[in-house]
Amino acid sequence: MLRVAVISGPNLDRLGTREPAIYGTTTLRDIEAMCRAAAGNHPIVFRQSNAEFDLVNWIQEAIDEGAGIVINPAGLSFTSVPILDALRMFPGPIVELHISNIHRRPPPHRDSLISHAATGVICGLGAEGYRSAVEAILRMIHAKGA
Ligand code: DHK
Repeated sequence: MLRVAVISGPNLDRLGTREPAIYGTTTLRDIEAMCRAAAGNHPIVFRQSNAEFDLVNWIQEAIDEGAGIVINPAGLSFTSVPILDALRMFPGPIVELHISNIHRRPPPHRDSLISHAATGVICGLGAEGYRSAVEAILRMIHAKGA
């Protein structure tokens, strides 16, 4: 079975203490446990980096051996053409995820470039959005028979 890649970008390693009024108090470790539980028997790889370089490489890895991608590019959502270009090469479903509702936020935290490559976008559901994103990606993968 091909893996689902759950990829998180800069500063999400600080979830739990980072601006809790916006991002809540759930830690990335809690989110990983939530994603693994949502995935059940389906293999997932759960990763976070503060470096754009890593995100591009992990997307390329998924192009070679991944069934679906859940990605919260965080601040790179609004700037990263390299991440957009890498995602455009991915043939499977992509769910873009934001903890906050970026559409209600002032610039620069809105108008994601990444949405141009996403199959679907989830935002504003808090950390629970990760669970919804994993469930959605698995439904899409299974619908494709992957
Ligand atoms: C996370 C970030 O780090 C911000 O830069 C984005 C996103 C929003 C989130 O809501 O998960 O603007």
